[in-house]
Amino acid sequence: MQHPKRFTITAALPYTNGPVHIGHLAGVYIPADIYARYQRLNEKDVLFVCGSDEHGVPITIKAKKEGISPQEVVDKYHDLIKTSFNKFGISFDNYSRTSAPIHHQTASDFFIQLYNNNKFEEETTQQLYDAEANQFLADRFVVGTCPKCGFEESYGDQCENCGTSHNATDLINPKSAITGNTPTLKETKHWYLPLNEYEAWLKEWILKEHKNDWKSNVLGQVKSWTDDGLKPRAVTRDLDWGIPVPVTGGEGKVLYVWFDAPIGYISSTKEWAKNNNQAWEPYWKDENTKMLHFIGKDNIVFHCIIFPSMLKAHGDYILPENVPANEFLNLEGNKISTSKNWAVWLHEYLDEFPEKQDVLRYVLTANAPETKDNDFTWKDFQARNNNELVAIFGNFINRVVVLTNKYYQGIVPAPNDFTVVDDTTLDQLQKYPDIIARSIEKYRFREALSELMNLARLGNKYLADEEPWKQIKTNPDRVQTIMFVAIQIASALAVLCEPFLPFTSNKLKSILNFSNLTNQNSWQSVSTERVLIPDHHQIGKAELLFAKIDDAEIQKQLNKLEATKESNKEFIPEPIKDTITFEDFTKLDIRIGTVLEAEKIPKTKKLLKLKVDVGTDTRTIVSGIAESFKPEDIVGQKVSVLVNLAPRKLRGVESQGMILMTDTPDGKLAFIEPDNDSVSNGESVS
Ligand code: B3M
Ligand code: ZN
Repeated sequence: MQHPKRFTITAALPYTNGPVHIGHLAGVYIPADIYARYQRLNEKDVLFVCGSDEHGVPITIKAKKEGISPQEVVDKYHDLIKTSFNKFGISFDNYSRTSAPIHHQTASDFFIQLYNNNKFEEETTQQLYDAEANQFLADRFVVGTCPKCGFEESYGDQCENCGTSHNATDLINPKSAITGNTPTLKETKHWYLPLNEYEAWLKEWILKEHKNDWKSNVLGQVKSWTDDGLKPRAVTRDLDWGIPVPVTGGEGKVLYVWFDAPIGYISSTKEWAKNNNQAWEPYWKDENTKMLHFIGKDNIVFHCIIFPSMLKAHGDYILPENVPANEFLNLEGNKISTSKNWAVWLHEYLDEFPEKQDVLRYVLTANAPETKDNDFTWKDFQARNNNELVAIFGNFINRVVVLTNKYYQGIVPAPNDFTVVDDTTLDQLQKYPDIIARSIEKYRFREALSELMNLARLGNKYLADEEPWKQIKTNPDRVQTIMFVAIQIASALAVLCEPFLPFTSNKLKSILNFSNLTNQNSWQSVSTERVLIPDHHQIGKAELLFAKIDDAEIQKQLNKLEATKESNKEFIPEPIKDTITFEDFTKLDIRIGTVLEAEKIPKTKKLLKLKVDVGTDTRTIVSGIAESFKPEDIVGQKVSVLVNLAPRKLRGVESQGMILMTDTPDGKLAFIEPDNDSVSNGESVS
């Protein structure tokens, strides 16, 4: 297929059990978005679909943990995730969800078609069962040692360490993730997709036909699975959250989440078609459509082995043209982890760096984990913003716009004779659409972005060499030509940066007044038209495209991560102090008291002055707890007080005793209080 007109672009459906983070963006959604935007600029018919993956065990586990229903979990995160993507300019044509009726229908129909055509094997086998939880243990409900790599925390369906996908009964030493119990075996019936029957075909199709155009990480994984030999895989589960198995005997069972989720791409397409009065079939059934699945490396087996086998078994659908999977992004040297809160969450970034979506898009593309795992660091984020976006791209645009306004009131000057330098610069400029396109079409987005920056560098070099600011007095005719050429470069940047930096592209187009141009500049026009912005066109005033990010902002982010690290640290208790006698102990007089008044001691960070009723009397105590409590919140608080400590003066206030406190994992303090409110003030603690 040489020049397809139509593209179906899918991005992995995120599990709706938590917000999305920079790893998601870098691995899947930014590359998919760059590709989709680029093909649209090429006037291709592009459908870019995604949606929330709302079934599966991770969601049930999250619901159990939070004491809410799975539906409540997915409702909460679906909105959050959808909004984050939207704010980052991920240009989905449709963002659906797998709990939508249209998806349930589509997935059920798909299952029935395979069932009716005898594509499944129906088998009753012994499966792992947790009698205490009254629950079969599939997928993430069971943890054990991976039979392939020995990783001790592999899930029932997939090992996150080596990526292997297996059956839960393959795990060594399985343990229930619900109760920790060793599971027993119980008989149950399921439907299996005999992947072994597709093995030869998969090998031929992927490892032979696509050996030159699929990424080597993808080919490598496919080869390793097919070398091991594919086995039938159950596509149903004994769970209550999911799409009910739509055939007799399937009562109380649901479809395996990895059976229904990829069908979500089809239902999202159908939903789009319905809402836009279009036909969905061409995007899934026309041989001239190029279908691409953008995913992370942990999803390769599902998109290269299982889903294609499902599509093949169904018979009506086209197969993906490519599955450009990325590796993982780490954060400051450690694996991103939702459970450990080791992540940069997109909704938090948007709060803390409003209007800086393109900065993150830029950094995550420049450092994308395309061929190996990569590391995101805040220092690199700052450096790329300050030294690349501000100093190269922003600086060039700013000079062009400022000088055009200064010399010509913003009216593009008519050029005079072109010198050799002008001509070569314009020649070079016209090559960029193809140079960048070649990299994008090979899914090398880092390379593509660095070529875009080379175009900005070309502009900077041109201005630095031609020095219009030096010639404006002596040679104004020459400066007209220089500025004319520079404006063409700025205009090319506005067009070509769109897939990568859509917000910047819009802003720049509005500064350059693109809407008043008669020729609508497209990707192709940058290589075919020598003049993108004609003379006499009025441009707008200068506005900064990018602003410097200072050390304090970066330090704030690093501190936040440091605090996360602290709170994740395993608590190691202090060694026990030297033995004391019982008499020593009885010397301590500790009583229960109640805080009656509390106020901050001026010019101190930590000290509160408290009035405490200790039963025998009410006394003043100075306590270093102001960083953990507000004075107004602790009036009425029951406390333990060492009442016979020698009084001492703190900041001019005499403290008559000491409140006993302990530390919490997040670095705050907590009171030691009786767990029964009726304990009277003055009761001894012994
Ligand atoms: N929800 C896995 C994930 O978030 C999964 C992708 C489904 S794509 C059909 O890693
Ligand atoms: Zn493994």
